[in-house]
Parts: sequence; structure tokens; C-alpha cells
Amino acid sequence: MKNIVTARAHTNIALIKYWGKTDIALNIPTTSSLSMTLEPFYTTTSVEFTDNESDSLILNSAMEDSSRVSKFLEMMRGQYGNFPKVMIQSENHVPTAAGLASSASSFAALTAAMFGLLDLEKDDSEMSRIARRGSGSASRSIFGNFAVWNKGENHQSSFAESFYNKDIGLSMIVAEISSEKKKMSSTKGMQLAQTAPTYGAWVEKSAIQLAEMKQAILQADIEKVGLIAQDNALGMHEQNRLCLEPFDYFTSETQRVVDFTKECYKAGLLAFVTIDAGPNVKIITDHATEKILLTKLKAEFPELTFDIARAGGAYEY
Ligand code: 2P0
Repeated sequence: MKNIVTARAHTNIALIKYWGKTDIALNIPTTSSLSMTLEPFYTTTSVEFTDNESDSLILNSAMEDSSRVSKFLEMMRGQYGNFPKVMIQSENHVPTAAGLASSASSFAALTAAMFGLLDLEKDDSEMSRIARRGSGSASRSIFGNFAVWNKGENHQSSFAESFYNKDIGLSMIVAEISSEKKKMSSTKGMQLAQTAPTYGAWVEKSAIQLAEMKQAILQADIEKVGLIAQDNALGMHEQNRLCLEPFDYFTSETQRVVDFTKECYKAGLLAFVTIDAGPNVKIITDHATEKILLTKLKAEFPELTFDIARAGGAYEY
């Protein structure tokens, strides 16, 4: 048995979103989703067995509340047989203000590290299923470049797969609009969104968009990738505004960045937006355009910080 195992997993941004569950306890989604894994942003996690009475978590050198990871480890004990308490040390190399779901890279890295510590077979599908139980989007962070999480209908059938393990020249510029902790967690936000009268139509459209997105990626057609991703993301945020207890992740600055990006597209640049469960905007473009667009964005929004991300790697341990 190994003493200590360290694993690394990158964060991901969905081009076709996961926004709703058919099973809350198991994180079974209402839609299949597709994401790009980001090279520069990742989590490194070390795990070791301890004689302590409880699991513990040290995040970025500070002791954290371990209840969520402990619940996750209990689930693993149920799946693979009881094992001693675990001490987890984790470092997030994700700009904390950028709203780049660190739960995806965190649970993917923790899953990979635990597979190492427990000497389990390196089975990507099984790792994806287990990571999904920690946080839905973590199921996709097992893979590099592009991953598709097929929604499935139960624990066994709901897992992500590598979709296309090549760099198609896509870039994302992350506009950091707010570092405030999100007002509405993803878990709660998606539950509310499912009460929107238009939610069923968004889910149906999402299946068509996923098929179109796969084609666009295989053809390395970045304009098509951007247009579909933007439509899917804006549709997701519409559900939040139309549900029974409406809420909105957009701020006025979010809307300004969205409007400016659309102007850039009209002016002939490859520029599209996607937005997750927070106010920050990810601008989809290509390697050839990223610097031109970044210069324009910095000039228009001198108060904002921008990071450039490209497609990146699968988990490692
Ligand atoms: C996604 N997001 O597909 C979507 C789009 C945010 C907006 O997955 O409840 O933290 O832990 O399964 O994975 C964020 O949701 O939610 C997310 P849980 P998760 O990337």
C-alpha cells in the first residue's frame, strides 16, 4: 500500500452546459454536456492515510471545513470497502476570482489521488463516475482537451469520456469581473432553473446543440463552436430569469462585456461568450485572434483582469 499519492487535474469550461439534475443525490444531469479542459488552471491534491479520528482537508495551506470531502470519502468507502481516515492537502492553481469552477478540478484530482492510494485500476470511466459524485462537472476534468459527459440515467451509466484529444486552436479569455463569493450555489441555482416553464425546451435544444457542437469541433470550425456555445450559455441564464424564484448571475459589467464581445464579432473578429454560475465572462476565440481581442478588451475595460487559457491535459498521478 502506498503512503502518499499526489494527483493533478485541470479545470474545465462547458461549451454545452450541465444545468439541472434528474437525481440530486447522485448528480445525474438532465442534459449531456461537453467541455474544454484548460491547460493553465489545475488543482494538485495529495492524500495519505492517518490515525486521526476524522478526514481532514488543508486547502492552499489553510485548514478547511472537510464535511463535503468527508461525505465524498464515505461514498468511496461504500463503493470500495472501508479504509482509514484520510488527510488531504490541496493547492488550487486557479485564479480565485475568475469563477473557474475549482470544484471540477478539485474533485477530479481527489478522485485520481484516491484511486492511487487505494491501488484501484486506472479506469477513466470509473474515475469519471466517482468524480461526478463529488461535483457533476468534475466528471469531465478527468480528460484533456474535449470531454463529453453522457448524462445516463443511473450511477453506472452517467460518466464522461474523452471526445477529441486534440488542440483545435481554441482560446478562452477569462474576464474577471467579481471576486465575491457567488450568491447562489450551482447546486441550488440549477434546482431553481428547472422550475422555468421554458426549461424543457432548453433541455431539448441542448441535445441538438450537442450534436452540432461535436461536428463543429471535429471540423475545427471555431466560429460554429462559438455561436453554439454562446446560444447554449445565454439560454441557460434565461432559465434562471424565468424560474419561479428568479435570480441572475449577470451584473451590469457582465452584460457590458457580453455586448462588447458581440460588437467585436460584428466587426469581423472571432469572439463569443460563455458564462457559468457567476458574473465572470469567458470569451471564446482562436489562437490567432486572442492577442488582438485581449488588447481591445483591456482598452475597453481597464478595470478588469483578463487571463488567457488554451486546451489542456488530462489528470496525472
Ligand atoms: C457546467 N456548471 O456545465 C455548469 C455550467 C456551472 C454552469 O457544472 O451540484 O459545481 O456540484 O454537481 O458541477 C457547476 O456545477 O455542480 C457547473 P454540482 P457543479 O460546467
